[in-house]
Amino acid sequence: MPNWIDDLPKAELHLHLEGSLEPELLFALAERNKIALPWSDVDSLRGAYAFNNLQEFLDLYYQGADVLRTEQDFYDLTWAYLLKCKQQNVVHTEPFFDPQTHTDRGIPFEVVLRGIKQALVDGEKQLGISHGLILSFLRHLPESEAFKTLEQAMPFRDAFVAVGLDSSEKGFPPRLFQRVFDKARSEGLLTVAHAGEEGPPEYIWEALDLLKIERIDHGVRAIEDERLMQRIIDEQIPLTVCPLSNIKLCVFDDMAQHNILAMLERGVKVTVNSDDPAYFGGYVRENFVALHDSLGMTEAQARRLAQNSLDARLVK
Ligand code: ES4
Ligand code: ZN
Repeated sequence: MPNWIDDLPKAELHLHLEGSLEPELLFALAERNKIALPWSDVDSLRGAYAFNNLQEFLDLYYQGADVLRTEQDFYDLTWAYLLKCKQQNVVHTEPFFDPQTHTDRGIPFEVVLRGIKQALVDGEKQLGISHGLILSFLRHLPESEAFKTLEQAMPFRDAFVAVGLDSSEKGFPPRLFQRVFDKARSEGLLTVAHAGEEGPPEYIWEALDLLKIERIDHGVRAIEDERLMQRIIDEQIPLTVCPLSNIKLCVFDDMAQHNILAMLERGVKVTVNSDDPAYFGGYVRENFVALHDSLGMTEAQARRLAQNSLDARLVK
C-alpha cells in the first residue's frame, strides 16, 4: 500500500457513528449491558455482513445499534472511531449520528449527545482532531418525528453544525422534509442530505432546491443527468462519496465500475469517505487504497481528493 495515502492530511465528511461500531465493541457492549445477541460470536456477526441493497444493510445496522445504551457506550464508540482517524491522518471529521435510532428505544437524547460530544471534545484536545457534528433525521419516519427530534436538540443547539437526512432513500424524497429543514436553517444550522445513492437524480435536485444543502451525501447517480452535472460543477457543490459502501450495497457491480475518478476529472468536487466503516470493510484509508488498486488512482488524484475534503468542510 502506498505511503502517500497515509501521509495526506484528510477530512472525513460522511461517517455514521453508529456505522463505526466494530463487532468486537458490539460484543463487549452487549456483555456490559447484559444483552443477549442473535450471533454466537464476532465472526458469525461479520459473516452476516453481506448485503444486496441499502435496506438489507440498514436492518442489521439498526439491530447492531441496540447495544448502545449508556453515555459511556456512546463515548467509547466515538473514541474508537477517533483513534482510527488519528492512525489514518484524518485531521478533521464531520460525523453523523441518528438520534431517533436511540430515542425510539427509550435512550434519552442527552445521554446520546453527551457521550458523543465528550469524546469529540477529548479528541480535539488529546488527538488534535477537529470536528463538526451533524444531527441526521431518519427519512423512513414521518417529518413530524423529525420536528420532535429537532426540538429535543435545540437546548444543545451549539453542539451541532448541521442537520442531515439518511436511512431508506427510495420512496422517501427530500421534499417530504422541506419544512423541518427550513426550521433547522432558521436556527442557523447548515444542511446536508443523502441523495442519489439509490434514489434518482430528481432527489438530488430536490435536496439542492428545497433543502438548500451545502453538500450532497453520495450523489453518484448525478452522472445520469447532464444538466445536474453542469450545475454541480458550476457551483462546485461537494459530493461526499463512499466507494466501499457503494460496492457493498451494490450501487456499482465492482470498484472498477465506480465513477468517482471520472467525476473528479470532469471537475466535480468529490471527496472520499467511509460511511459505515465497520460494516463496509474499511475506513478512509481503505477507501483510498481501493481506488488505487481498482481504478488506478494516481498520487496527484489522491492529493486533489484529500484537498477537496478539507475545502468542503462545514467547519473551517
Ligand atoms: C447509511 Cl449507506 C447509508 N445510506 C443511508 N442511510 C444510512 N445510514 C447509515 N448508513
Ligand atoms: Zn451515509
